Amino acid sequence: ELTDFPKDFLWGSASAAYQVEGAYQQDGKGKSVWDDFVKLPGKTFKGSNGEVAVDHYHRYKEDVALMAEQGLKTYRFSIAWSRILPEGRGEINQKGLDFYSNLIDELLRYGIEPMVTIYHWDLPQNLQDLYGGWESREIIKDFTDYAKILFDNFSDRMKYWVSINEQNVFIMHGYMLASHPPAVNDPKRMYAANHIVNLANASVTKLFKEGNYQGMIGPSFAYAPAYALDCLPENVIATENVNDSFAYFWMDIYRYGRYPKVAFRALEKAGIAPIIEEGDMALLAHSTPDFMGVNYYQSMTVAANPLDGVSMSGEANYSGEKGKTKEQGMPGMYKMVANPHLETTNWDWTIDPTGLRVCLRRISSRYDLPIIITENGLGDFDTLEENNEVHDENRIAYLNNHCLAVQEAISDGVEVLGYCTWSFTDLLSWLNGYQKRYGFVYIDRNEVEEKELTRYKKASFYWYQNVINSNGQT
Ligand code: BGP
Repeated sequence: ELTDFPKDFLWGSASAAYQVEGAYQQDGKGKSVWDDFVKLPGKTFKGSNGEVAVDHYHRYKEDVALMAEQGLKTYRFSIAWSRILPEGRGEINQKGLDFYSNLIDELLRYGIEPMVTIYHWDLPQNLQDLYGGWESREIIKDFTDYAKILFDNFSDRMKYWVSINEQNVFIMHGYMLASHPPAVNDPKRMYAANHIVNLANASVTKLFKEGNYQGMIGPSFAYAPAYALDCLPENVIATENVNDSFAYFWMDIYRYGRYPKVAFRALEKAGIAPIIEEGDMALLAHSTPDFMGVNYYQSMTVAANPLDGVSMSGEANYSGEKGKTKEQGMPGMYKMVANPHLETTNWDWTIDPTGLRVCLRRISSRYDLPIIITENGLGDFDTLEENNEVHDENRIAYLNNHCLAVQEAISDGVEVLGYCTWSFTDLLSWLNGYQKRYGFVYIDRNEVEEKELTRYKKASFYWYQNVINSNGQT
């Protein structure tokens, strides 16, 4: 017997500023670190960028009307720091504040709950130039000041705040794999920067709580639960290494303000542990989030990796040609391998709805926090047919099975507050361009020259409309 979804369950959908807004230099917006990064040769699929994106900046009313038609209960979007503070600090850009204020009002007009991500990777370029961005402790104050502007301006109208999106992803890609800005490949710098992000996140969480703003705050964490290949004991140890260093290393900090011992010991042995200053651990221990946000796309399968085995690389399948992914891992620690039991997407991501149930169960048991699924979705090549229909049956099947897994987890006893699909409209995939589509709403990019970017509802749009209408009883 499955338990029903709670009556006020937040059926939602998510996006991020750089991936939808466009208008990248308009109305006083400052540069972000992505603006130049996408211009480096070979970094993104066919040099794709978010300069126009899907022009949500100008079309937000049209997009919100579509959300209302679908019946969304919440829309998760991010605020571009450099729209609010073009230099990342100092002078406020009123037009930037106005844009998000209008977007929030437009959502509320239709009864859609805004869920704001404070940081979704688009760091103001000036802070990178000034002091090296996340590598300097100066950013803790700047990030907190920026968040305070948002809380002071918007928090009387809304309830859900995501502090930082996928810290593990932007840190690993930015400082170890060199595949996100600032394109560094140095584990020691990575763990140092990561520690500073932890402090900045804690500082904002603390400010929110002590400032008595209404609502809830939590991070969005990218969690791909790890399974041991073939139940082989040596693979189980490798899997422990992965769970520690890909998941608990972040979530333990958020919830308990401490690094997992074994993972930290491994960093110390390798001489790459972050320097912890006086006061750091106290701040981390006193900034527990109200919920854990989780972005779930896939599970990983892990095997032992010899000392001369494969290493990590920023290379991956960014083209959508199935089977292009090479094995990666940390010599002596683990490697990620194919799961013989699971299908994959064209980008070689495993399709594993049960993995979502696993991930909800593990978070609930280890952290005892309510959970919001802040992202889940299927990237696919969709085709706009001659009658302007899009039959994205794969996406419907993917989402349907994942919703069922959420309901199973709720029946198990996990407290899940909401579920946001990635994404509402099609949008830019950071490294995979526009051909990897996630939306309920198709965006015709063949017209990009004329900036038409017409919106067409896909079959999944109507499917989710039914899910929401029936509170998950489809
Ligand atoms: C998450 C990000 C999103 C989004 C999504 C899909 O990691 O938070 O911003 O991009 O993944 O990933 P991709 O675009 O790589 O397919």
